[in-house]
Amino acid sequence: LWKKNNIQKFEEEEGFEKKFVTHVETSLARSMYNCDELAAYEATSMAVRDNLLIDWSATQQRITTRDPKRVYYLSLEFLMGKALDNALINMSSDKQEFSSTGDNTSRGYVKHALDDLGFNLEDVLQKEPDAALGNGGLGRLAACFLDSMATKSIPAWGYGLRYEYGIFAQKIINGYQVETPDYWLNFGNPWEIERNEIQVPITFYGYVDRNNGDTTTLSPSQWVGGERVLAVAYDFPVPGFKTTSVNNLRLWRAKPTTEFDFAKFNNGDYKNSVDEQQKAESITAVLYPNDNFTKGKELRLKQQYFWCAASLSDIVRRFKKSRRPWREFSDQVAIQLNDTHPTLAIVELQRILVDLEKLDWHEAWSIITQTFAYTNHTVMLEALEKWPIDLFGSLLPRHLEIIYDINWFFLKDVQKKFPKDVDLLRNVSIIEEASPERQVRMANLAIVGSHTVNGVAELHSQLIKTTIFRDFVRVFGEKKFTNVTNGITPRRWLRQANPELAKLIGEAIHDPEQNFLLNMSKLNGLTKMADDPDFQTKWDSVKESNKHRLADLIKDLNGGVEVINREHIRHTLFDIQVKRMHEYKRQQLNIFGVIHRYLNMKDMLKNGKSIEEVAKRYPRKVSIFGGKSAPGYYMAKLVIKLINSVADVVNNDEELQDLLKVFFIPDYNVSKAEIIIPASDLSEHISTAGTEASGTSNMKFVMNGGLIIGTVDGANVEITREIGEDNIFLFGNLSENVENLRFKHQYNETELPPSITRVLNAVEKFTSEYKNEFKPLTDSIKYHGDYYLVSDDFDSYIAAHDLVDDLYHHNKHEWIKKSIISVANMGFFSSDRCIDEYADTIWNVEPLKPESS
Ligand code: 26V
Repeated sequence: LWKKNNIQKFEEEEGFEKKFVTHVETSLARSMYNCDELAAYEATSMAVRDNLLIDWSATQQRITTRDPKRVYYLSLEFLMGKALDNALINMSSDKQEFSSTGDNTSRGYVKHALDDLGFNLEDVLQKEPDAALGNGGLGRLAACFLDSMATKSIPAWGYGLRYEYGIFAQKIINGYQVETPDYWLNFGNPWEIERNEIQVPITFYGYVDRNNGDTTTLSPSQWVGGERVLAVAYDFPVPGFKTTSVNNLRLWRAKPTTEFDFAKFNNGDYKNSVDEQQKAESITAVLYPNDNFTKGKELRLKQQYFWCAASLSDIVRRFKKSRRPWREFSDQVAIQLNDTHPTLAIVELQRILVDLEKLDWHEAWSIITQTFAYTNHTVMLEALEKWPIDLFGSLLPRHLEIIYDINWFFLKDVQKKFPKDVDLLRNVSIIEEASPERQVRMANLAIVGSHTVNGVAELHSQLIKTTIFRDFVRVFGEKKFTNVTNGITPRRWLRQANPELAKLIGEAIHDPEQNFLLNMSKLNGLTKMADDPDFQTKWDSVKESNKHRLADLIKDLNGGVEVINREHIRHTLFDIQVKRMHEYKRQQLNIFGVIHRYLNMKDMLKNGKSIEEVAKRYPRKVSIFGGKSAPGYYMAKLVIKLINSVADVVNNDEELQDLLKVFFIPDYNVSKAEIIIPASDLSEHISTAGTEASGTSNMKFVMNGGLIIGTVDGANVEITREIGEDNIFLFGNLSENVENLRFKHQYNETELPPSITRVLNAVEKFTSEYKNEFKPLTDSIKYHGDYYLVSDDFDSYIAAHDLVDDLYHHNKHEWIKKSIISVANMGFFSSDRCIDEYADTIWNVEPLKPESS
């Protein structure tokens, strides 16, 4: 009976409207008369979710029945952004027609239906809070990969934590960053399914029981845990584009067990026995807001173990249902470690196999090393995770023993291959024998326990082989170390963020249904239009309209006061740097460049030149910044303050007549990125060479028709290869020279060029709060070795900007041509290509497509 009575999806306006009204009246217990925008958002989401869940269920049943090899993507961060708009675009419908909005996704008819009901889709979409469960690039990459895995029908699940508080919201008060909590679940969350039936007990602390020394058992050691908490599963459907495949993202939430400390209770300490339990929830309370920096904090280690143990228990349970022998585990399961954060999963699986399933140590270990693969995302030493032995051993005593054993067998092998090479042994050991305390090196453990280690762009993958992991290349050989260059999903970052450009491209390459979003090499078809004046005009009109959209946002964020002169917006160069604030990303170089420009303009006026003459030399420009600093990162916060101080002076300088504007966009996040990125003429990717592993916003900007000013770093290198070196403004020293330059600075063998000295001297003039407020910034360059080589790259940076100015000002056609050619060649950076590479070369998995497609 239940099969015949199967639930129907809506596939057009009327069906959606019915569902919408039903949800307003039953799920929300409201009437259409008092349905406000928030309720409309909730009802729309629930209606769309119903559709997704029907496909989700079919997808999961298909996977269970066919039992193919599955991928598990373990990431402590998933920076998903908003779900509704993306679901509307991705959601497949058998009855796709062009609605009157010209939109052939289900977004088209839902927009129409909402109009009918008296709502505006754009306003309704605004009501959704971002799911901001990530810091930056690493978390957003995980989100793009989920989109591509669903789109490609790869049987894959993401596993992470359901933080109650995502990355903090950033306020700018008096020019300074102030952090406020991001309680994103305030109004509930229609996109999650709470799975109260899936609760995994997780243990911490306790001791190791050695079975009274009984060595006849295979595993004489058993962990007897102390504290116990429960991991509850929350599922988020992940729809693919133009397919009915819907994958799953499972996030764990910590909650108290129903166990009760009767000992305490009997002592009359009822309140304390409950308090202890309540502490459980703090494990998943908050996302750690550091990016590329780690400190050994116990709560962070607890988060990692809680998440790894819950996920592995789930994965193992699913495997056991198939009743296959253990030796087939790695034929059925591939686990990808997103950085070292989930490395405990390796140890936990070894514990399950040896202590609980009673497998032989070596048999278990060979299963492990055929199952796991590890992605490295940074060469920054401050970000390499290490845990003090005492902390680790108290929280996870049995895991520490297992790590010692893994290390013992591993070092024995190394010693056999490289007898008496003590330095090598010391470097590759999983345990660092350093004072004042010994530490567990998570990267070393991840490498030893994985079959493949990959970097995220060619230069980066090359660098890890020659620097931080050099000794492991000797031990394991080159083949274990590989590259998968990052990518981005064109559904969110082109279709959703820039619908006008997607539409124009579709028309231009005779693909009005926008199938190019699934096969981005089709963008090549744009090449032949690059010189066409009519097409160039249309292209530039889309850019202009996106600039207005951003100017609206900026006005809004500026308390309703206009910053950007609208009249000249088409010819105003939008120069944008948005990313986490970090010294290695060099926002300070950018703002010094702005000061340099400002001083030059003022000098021209002082020397009697007219404003028209200044305008001839310098195109109108607005320098836009945005990004969060880690709350404890003093220097990064000082750069934010400097940007705001410069903005204050420059924006209020009437003499300049709007020729230069500076604006810091507060609270940069995924939703703001979707508005900011399509508006850029030029974006800045200017890290010290060799420090930015890949970057992914560089790809987003170019895919949206912006040009890049950048260093020879991360994925800038491959972007140059794909679009051609004539279409990018590269500058600065190369990574192979960085070490030398730093060395010279240490011994004061370099003198600062006059250009930067002039700027550093001017910096203090922007101080408004305290005297010498920015001294730490200027001192780090003048006296403390200029670690990020700002002074070494400054002149070359300014020269590159001069080229930018000249081209934008005097040869806009050539500029637009470069923009079109760049977009035409960005196909490589679709995350679909990344997923193909991971699937073929690392996971060895195949798609499991729905019957219909
Ligand atoms: C490390 C830590 C340390 C402990 C506290 C929290 C935390 C959070 C994140 C990280 C990892 C930082 C590494 C990272 O985000 N790398 C970025 O990865 C992007 C995707 O591969 C890449 O595009 C960026 O260049 C790279 O900086």
